[in-house]
Amino acid sequence: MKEQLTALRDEAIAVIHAAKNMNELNEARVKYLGKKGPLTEILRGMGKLSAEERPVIGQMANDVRAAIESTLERKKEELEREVLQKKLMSETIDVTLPGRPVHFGNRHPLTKVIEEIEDIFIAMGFEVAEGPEVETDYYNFEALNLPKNHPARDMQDSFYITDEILMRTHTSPVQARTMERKQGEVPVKIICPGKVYRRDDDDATHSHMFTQIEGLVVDKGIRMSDLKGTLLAFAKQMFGENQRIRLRPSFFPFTEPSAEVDISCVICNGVGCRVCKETGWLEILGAGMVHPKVLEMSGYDSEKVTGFAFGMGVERIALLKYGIEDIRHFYQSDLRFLKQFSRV
Ligand code: FA5
Repeated sequence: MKEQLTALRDEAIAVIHAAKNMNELNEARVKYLGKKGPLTEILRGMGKLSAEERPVIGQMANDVRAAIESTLERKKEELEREVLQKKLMSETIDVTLPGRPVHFGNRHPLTKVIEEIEDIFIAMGFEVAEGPEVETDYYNFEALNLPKNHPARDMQDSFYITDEILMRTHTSPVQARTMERKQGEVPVKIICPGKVYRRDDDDATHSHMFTQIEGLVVDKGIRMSDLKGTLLAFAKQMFGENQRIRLRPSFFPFTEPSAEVDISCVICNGVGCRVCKETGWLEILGAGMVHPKVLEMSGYDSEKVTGFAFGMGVERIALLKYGIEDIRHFYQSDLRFLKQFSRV
C-alpha cells in the first residue's frame, strides 16, 4: 500500500505540473482528490489493515493528500501569474509609436461665405431674419406684387406642392413676412439667408436648389443712393477695397425702379477676361426700391416710408470668391473638394 501511495503522489504531481491551464488543473484536482479518486479508494481499504499498519498508512495518506494539495496550490498561482502576464503584455502601450492623425472636419464653403456676408451686414446694423422654405403662393408671389397669371411669374419656374403651396423660389417672401410682423414699425433692417428652389436645369452656374441672401431696409427717407452705398460697402469688404459696382436698369415686380448689380470682375480687375465674357463686370444680385404696392400690402404707408431691397445668389459669390469653376461642386459632398476649405 505504501508503494501505491508513493506512486499515486508521484503521478499526481507529474500530472499537475503538466497542466497547461485552469481547466486541466481542475480536472487533475477532481481526478486525484475527488470522492471517486484513487486516494479515497485507498483510504476506504484501510479497514482491512492491521492495527499497527493503520496509523502509519493513515499518516502517509494524509501526507500524500497534503503534497497533492500544495502542488495544486502552487500550480494554480503559477497559472494565474501566467494569465496576468499575458494580459499585461497584450495591454502594453508603446509610447514611442507615432500617434494616429485625427481628422478634423471643416465648415462647408457655402456656410463660410454665408457667415462672412452675415458678419458684414450685421456690422452695418442689420438683423438676421428667417422664413420657411415651404412657402404659400401668397408670400412667394402675391404679396410681392405678382398676382396669379402675372407673366413675370415665368421668371422663376417653381416646384408646386399644391395649388397654394410651393418651395420658395427666392428669399423675397421674408420681406413681406417681416413687414407684416413689424406692423408698420420702422426701421426695418434685415438680411435673410436661406435655400431656394427653381425648376432650372443644373449646369456650371445654375442649380435647382441654391442659396440667396435677401436684404430689406424700410424707413423714412430711404433712397436709391442708400442702396448703392450699402452694396458698395459690402462689395469692398467681400472682394477688396478696389471693388467697383454698377447698377443696370432691370425689372422685378416687387421693386420700382429695379436694377441688376454687377461688381468689377474679380479675376481680371475689370480689364475683360473669359470669366466676365470680356465685359469687365460680373452680375451678383438683383435689387431695387421696394414697390409702393408691396409696402401697402404689408401694412406700411408708402407716402410716409420708403425702402430698398436686394437678393444675391450666394453660390455665385462663393464661385468668385474662391475661383471655383462649377456650382455643382458645392452639392456633391466630394471630400477632395471640401477639404480644400479647411484653412480658409
Ligand atoms: C430674385 O430672385 C429676386 N428675388 C432678387 C431681388 C430681391 C430683386 C429683392 C429685387 C429686390 P433673380 O431671379 O435674379 O432675382 O435671382 C437673384 C440671384 O440668384 C441671381 O443674381 C443669381 O446670382 C442667383 N440665381 C438665380 N438663379 C440661380 C440658379 N438656378 N442657380 C444659382 N444661382 C441662381
